[in-house]
Amino acid sequence: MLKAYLVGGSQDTQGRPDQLLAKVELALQNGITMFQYREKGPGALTGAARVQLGHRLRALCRQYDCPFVVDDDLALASELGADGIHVGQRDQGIEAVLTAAQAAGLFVGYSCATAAQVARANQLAGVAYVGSGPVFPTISKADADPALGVAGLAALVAQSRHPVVAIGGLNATNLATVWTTGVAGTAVISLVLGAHDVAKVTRQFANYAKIKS
Ligand code: TZP
Ligand code: MG
Repeated sequence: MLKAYLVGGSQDTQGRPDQLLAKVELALQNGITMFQYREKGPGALTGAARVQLGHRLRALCRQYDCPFVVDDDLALASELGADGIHVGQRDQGIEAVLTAAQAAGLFVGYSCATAAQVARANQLAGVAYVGSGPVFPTISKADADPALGVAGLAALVAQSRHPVVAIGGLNATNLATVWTTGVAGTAVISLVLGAHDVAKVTRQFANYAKIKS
């Protein structure tokens, strides 16, 4: 389920929830293996609108039998009946999240961008996967850390006892190289949500995962 992981929110489709829903449905029809609802950053919805869009995305993922993950919000993940939650280093403390997520039956993804962070994650049995990036510079996250590069990613993969998902600046040109690092999966926002032909680009994205893994 980590192989072709789509992340996104309405801020990634010009603030248009209907466009997000349409693109996510095309992506679901063309091979994504997991979706994360990440309504965050400039232009993101808040309050009831954020919850309502989450319900619609959740229903869509259920329709296509695709695991549904919520970024950084345990209450929202529970309300939407998510399968998993993804947390970063600046979000709620990981121990508290692991405990609460276990009680709620959610798997946990954890962002790690340094050797120290991976070493910490290695001590945590309940982590389902580690998200590492940005691998390359990204346009989709204003507060992103410096890019790891392919060698930096490979070092984290070698160190991690959890499966690693690469994120950040992945595109049709660099996906082949990313798959040489031993990652368990690849995650994108703009490659798919910024595509003119979402179906075609998603098929390419998902095909890399099939060929290279
Ligand atoms: N975390 C690290 S980079 C990133 C996130 C959420 C953004 C990835 O977006 P894109 O458009 O695939 O570079
Ligand atoms: Mg986060």
